Amino acid sequence: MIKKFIFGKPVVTGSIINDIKEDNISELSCFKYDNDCSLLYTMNPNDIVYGLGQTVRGINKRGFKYISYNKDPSVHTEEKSILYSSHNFIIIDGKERFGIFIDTPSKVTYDIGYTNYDELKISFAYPNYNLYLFVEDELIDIIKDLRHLTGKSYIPPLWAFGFNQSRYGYKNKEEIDEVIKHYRDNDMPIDMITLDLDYMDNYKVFTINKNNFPNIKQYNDELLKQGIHLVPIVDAGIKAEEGYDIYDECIKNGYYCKDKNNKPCIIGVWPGKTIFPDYMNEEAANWFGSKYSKLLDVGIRGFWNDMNEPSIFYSENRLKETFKELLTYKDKELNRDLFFGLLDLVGSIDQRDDYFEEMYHNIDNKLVNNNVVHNMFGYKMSEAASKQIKKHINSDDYLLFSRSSFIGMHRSAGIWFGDNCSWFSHILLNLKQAANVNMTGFLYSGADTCGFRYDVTPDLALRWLQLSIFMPLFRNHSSRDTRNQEFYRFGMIDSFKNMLKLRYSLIPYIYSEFIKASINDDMFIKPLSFVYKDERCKDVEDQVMVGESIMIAPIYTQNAKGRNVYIPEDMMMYRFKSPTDYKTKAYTKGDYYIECNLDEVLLFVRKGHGVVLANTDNVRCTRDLDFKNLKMIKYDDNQIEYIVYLDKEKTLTISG
Ligand code: MIG
Repeated sequence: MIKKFIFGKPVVTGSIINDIKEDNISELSCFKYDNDCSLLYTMNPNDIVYGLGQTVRGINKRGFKYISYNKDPSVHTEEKSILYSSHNFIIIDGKERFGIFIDTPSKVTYDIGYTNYDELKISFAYPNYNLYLFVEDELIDIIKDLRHLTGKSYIPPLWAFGFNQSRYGYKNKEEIDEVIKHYRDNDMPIDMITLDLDYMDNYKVFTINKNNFPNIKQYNDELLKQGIHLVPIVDAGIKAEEGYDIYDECIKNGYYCKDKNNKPCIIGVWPGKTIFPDYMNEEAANWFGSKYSKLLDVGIRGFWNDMNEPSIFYSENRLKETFKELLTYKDKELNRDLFFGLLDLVGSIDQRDDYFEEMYHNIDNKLVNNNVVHNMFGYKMSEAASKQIKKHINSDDYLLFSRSSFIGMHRSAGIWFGDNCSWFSHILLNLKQAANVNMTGFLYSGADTCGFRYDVTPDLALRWLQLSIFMPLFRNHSSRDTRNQEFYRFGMIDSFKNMLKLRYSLIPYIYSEFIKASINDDMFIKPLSFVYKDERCKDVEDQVMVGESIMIAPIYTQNAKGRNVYIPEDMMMYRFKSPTDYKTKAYTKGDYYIECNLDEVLLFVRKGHGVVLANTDNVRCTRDLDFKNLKMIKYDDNQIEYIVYLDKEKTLTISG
């Protein structure tokens, strides 16, 4: 059952594509209202709160404060209330079971037992929103309700399920060729290479640095022949430089975000002085989206949209102020307060909330402050991009993933989880975020494998890889000042190779389950509690279901030789060293300590379900996979019928 309640005058976000009739607010009996327009709910001791998509901490969100206000936070530590995206969806599961989707693009705060342990308080910067209430017996039906309103999840092309090697720092064709050569020489399959900032001329979007890539079209053709796709970054901002065609056009058409005087709002990002296209304005967003044609025309079909929270280093005003204030420290004796004041003054220039106050959008010919619509920025950028890409290539075979997102964007793009760290704890965070964003429809998602910041270690790289082989978006990405982390860097070549091969072996299963999840408004990665009723599963936050047949239990502790695993029903454990080298053991429901060496991954197959595996002997990329000759692994000898998707429509039933 779905109900809709309207508070104030909500902004139209476009999240909902199948709207329903409004209900009377008096029927929204689960919440009380505070004087300040917040919603209050008294949680029972055993209530679980799910949702909020890509946030830090647990699958159960109780015990912390989360804020929907898209930002670019530097390190994803536990005290962060905000990351890049706003997914205003929660489920309360306990004495009562219901979900809500709050459709508003301005700031929303979820105090989930942070101030008062039993109290859930949802407060609004602007109390104008549509609230959708979902009441169902099954958790998964609440997910389906949300998807019913907000539409089907985006399905990328098959090659996007291959492996993507990336690094902020790959400078030119020669460096990339070298990386590809190592993967090839080591028989490690690969489908994509990401291009980060350095492929551009001076950080200018939709330009190519001619020194580093003299003939991008020829290079792209060459790579495509080998089955490799280039995936360039697209930043949200445009360098403010006269004579740069994209800037000139943006200015001429008035397509920029404005300051309060209707002038271009100049802020500082990568290229220095920058303007943002006004993605909240459909015409402007479509104009920017049409520029992807510059890259599409050289044959590129994959993109990642970055910095679209938007991420702002400084504003002109703040910079001026800072220099002025800096001078007041000159010649003073820096005692404690002054010294820390000085550090703060400079250190707090980056990513300030007040920059958004300086920014305005043209919505229906009215100047609207960014804070009113803030959380839609990346969503509208990516939505328009996808629309224009589809139009230009006359097909929906494109790859697009974005850093910032909002419910609704799941129809046109995937997301990656941004700048994580090379920490074991971030393997676990990766797992939880995957389950959380699947609830809001972001099926094509994943984290930077091996971690973006800081130096990875060989064992961390291998353990992380053993999780990422199950993630639809599977990308190894790192920052430029870190240790190189391509999978051939750490010795143990066979172990890394075997895991990559295992991923490719699993692609027919992953791809098929992904498409089924999209078609059925289901999740691809699920917490155990979304499948099993037993109480014990509610506490399990370090194992997830992958598609209909598999449970995984990754290792996320350094030097661990195994881990505790909760088995929720009869399952066959497959201990894989490679797609062909594995041992099995049957388990019944219960708690077990299960060993797992550094070169092994554990996969648990549910009774009555099958998993298909492809042969990977001569597989260098997804194109080489034979989806028609698959082997099936399962719990017992009972015959299983498994439906494989050969493409987005064509299927094949495999019996085994
Ligand atoms: O300020 O393009 O999350 O993946 O490598 C950092 C450089 C800007 C942030 C992205 C990261 C990317 C980096 N970008």
